[in-house]
Amino acid sequence: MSTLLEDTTVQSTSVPNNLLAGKTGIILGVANKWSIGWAIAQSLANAGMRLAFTYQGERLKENVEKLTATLEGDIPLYPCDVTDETQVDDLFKNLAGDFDGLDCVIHSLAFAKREELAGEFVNTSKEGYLLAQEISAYSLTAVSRAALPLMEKRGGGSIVTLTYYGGEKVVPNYNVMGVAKAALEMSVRYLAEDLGSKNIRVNAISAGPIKTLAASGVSGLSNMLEQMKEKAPLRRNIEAAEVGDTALFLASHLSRGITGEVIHVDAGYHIKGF
Ligand code: NAD
Ligand code: 0WE
Repeated sequence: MSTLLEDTTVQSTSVPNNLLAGKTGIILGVANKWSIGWAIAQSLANAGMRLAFTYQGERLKENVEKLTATLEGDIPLYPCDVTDETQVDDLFKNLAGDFDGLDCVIHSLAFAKREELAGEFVNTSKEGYLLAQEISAYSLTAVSRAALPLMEKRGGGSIVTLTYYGGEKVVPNYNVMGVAKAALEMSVRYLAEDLGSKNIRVNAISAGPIKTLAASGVSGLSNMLEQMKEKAPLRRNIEAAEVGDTALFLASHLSRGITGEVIHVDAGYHIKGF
């Protein structure tokens, strides 16, 4: 017996499904077609979710417009730089005019100054430390709080953020971002406890390294991708679509018993002690 799906190591769900039919979601953190947020968008849209997007600034607006034009239906776009809390609050006020409630929030953004992602962590500046925390960790709490009224309207929902192994173990050069991811992962747990009684689940996906804008120019990324291939139990790198499909699971009824969790989509890399 042979099928079209045989003898491929990686199968991504491009087969349309209805796991998210009737649900609404918003995705923060799409910059271009390589963005993990965009791979998540495709998995969610493919499962029938009605989506809205934010863009960080006017510079990225056109990118996001062009990408979302390839999806079906009318897709609202809003500006949102998370360093401006009025933009975060306005986002959900505006969304309330377009969507009758919200089932899902995808938080797929992070930032640290480039100079903090090289050299020794001991040299991290106070300003660089606080900026990484503000954008990469605190924003999840601000966004979750602002999204609450719309999610309560639906009797619950699912919030998903993106993290990385460098938040649990020391990874060369990840530095201040590792500390921010540790704070982000702990925020997931505290938020899960607070919002659980409202039937809102909060989880993180810890993705293996993927070549995206945020990963480009990271010195040693190619080496890390090679190391993954040798060391990870699956002996390969991961694709953004695999992260997208895990986000689909976390957004769906299938994961209804899971909250406060960090799911590793890393070909098993994090289990290795050698
Ligand atoms: P990306 O550059 O495509 O996405 C990062 C996004 O963050 C961009 O859309 C950018 O506009 C947004 N952003 C930065 N500062 C912002 C601000 N002040 N306000 C609003 N948005 C802001 O890169 P990516 O790799 O898709 O990153 C998405 C998430 O995945 C990040 O949290 C990243 O840490 C995480 N992650 C990435 C990898 C990887 O190897 N690429 C691995 C694990 C986790
Ligand atoms: O979370 C990330 C990316 C985070 C990131 C990357 C940049 C580069 C450009 C945040 N801010 C910036 N700011 C910039 O100016 N990843 C998990 C990808 C990544 O980044 C690394 C990695 C990996 C993997 C940085 C150092 C070492 C490994």
